Amino acid sequence: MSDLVGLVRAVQANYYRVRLRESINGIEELLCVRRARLKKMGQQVCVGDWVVISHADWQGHRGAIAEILPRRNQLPRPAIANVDQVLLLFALADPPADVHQITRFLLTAEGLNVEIHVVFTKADLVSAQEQQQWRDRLQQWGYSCDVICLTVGNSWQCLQPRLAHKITVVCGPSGVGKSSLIRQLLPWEAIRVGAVSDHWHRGRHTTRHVELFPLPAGGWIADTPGFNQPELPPDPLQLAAAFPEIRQRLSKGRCLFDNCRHDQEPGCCVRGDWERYPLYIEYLHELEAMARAAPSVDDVPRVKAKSDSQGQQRLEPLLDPKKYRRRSRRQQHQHLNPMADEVLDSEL
Ligand SMILES: Nc1nc2c(ncn2[C@@H]2O[C@H](COP(=O)(O)OP(=O)(O)OP(=O)(O)O)[C@@H](O)[C@H]2O)c(=O)[nH]1
Ligand SMILES: [Mg+2]
Ligand SMILES: [Zn+2]
Repeated sequence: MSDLVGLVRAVQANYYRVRLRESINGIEELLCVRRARLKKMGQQVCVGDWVVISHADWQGHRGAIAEILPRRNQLPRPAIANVDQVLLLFALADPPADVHQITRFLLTAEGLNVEIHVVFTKADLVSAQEQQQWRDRLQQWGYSCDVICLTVGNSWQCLQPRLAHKITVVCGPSGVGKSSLIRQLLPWEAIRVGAVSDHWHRGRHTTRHVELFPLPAGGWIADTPGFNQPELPPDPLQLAAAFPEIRQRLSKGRCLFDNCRHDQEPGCCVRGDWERYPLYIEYLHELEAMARAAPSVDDVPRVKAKSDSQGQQRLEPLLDPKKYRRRSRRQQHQHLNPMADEVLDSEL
């Protein structure tokens, strides 16, 4: 008998909503737990994972995830796997579009190595001239881009052909219209949309979970919670590769030094008068400073980079793990009952 395979649509607490690859007796979805064996191996199940299900209970529509099939890629925040393309949404106003913020989202999406498409929303709130300026700007950076309105008219329909037969994840800051777009595409799903009413025009983080929705023309789309300042890629060397402007310059020319950082080095073919170059340099210096402060083997106490509530990265000392670590409830429980996981596994 072939394995029962499905796609994880949503993760809620310790439960996983899994859509079966083929419906069985009219049943399309099972609510699953994760087998304790996976838990022991430290394998996290995330939205977008293809999984093998065991212990199906067809009456109760329940099952257990026994295996995670290999992932093609994984977006760390929000955690989602096997993505084909990222749709990055930004509002032209309320909240206003910001070059730093857009670039940070672009850098995160670049790390996935999948198609990226930028969508500016709330076209109704700015002039046609401003819309065109952003369009031109993104094109110069090397990205395809659409400008839409989600409250009046149907300009958003231009996105439909892009979405068919793909797993698309919609990312962007809070309040830009991610859920509004999904509500337009899938009016029969109960999608919550929030007002951008706080003092700072920042949105209210209405969406709390990542969820994949099936599209009528085939394919899936994921709504995600907005967050305002994604972190930079961890490695300074990855930074240059995440700027299409740099990739394009390196495809045509060559820097004098193979390990050129494209900063002050002589004979650099990347340094120049392009819009995001100062941003690249700022981020490069930031990452290099963080790498210098990062832990080395004989350099204890150590530091870690942490984002504060404004999304700014700052360095904090790491506590001595042995001295300060609290035992989790599971560890305390296991201490009393070392067979706890096996019991859980055999119960399934
Ligand atoms: N004027 C105007 N308002 C819009 C447009 N798109 C969305 N909105 C409004 O913007 C607000 C936020 O929309 P949401 O769809 O909840 O935004 P979101 O990106 O899902 O926000 P989070 O879930 O917090 O990440 C709602 O009041 C929408 O009605 C648009 O094109 N024009
Ligand atoms: Mg939302
Ligand atoms: Zn260079």
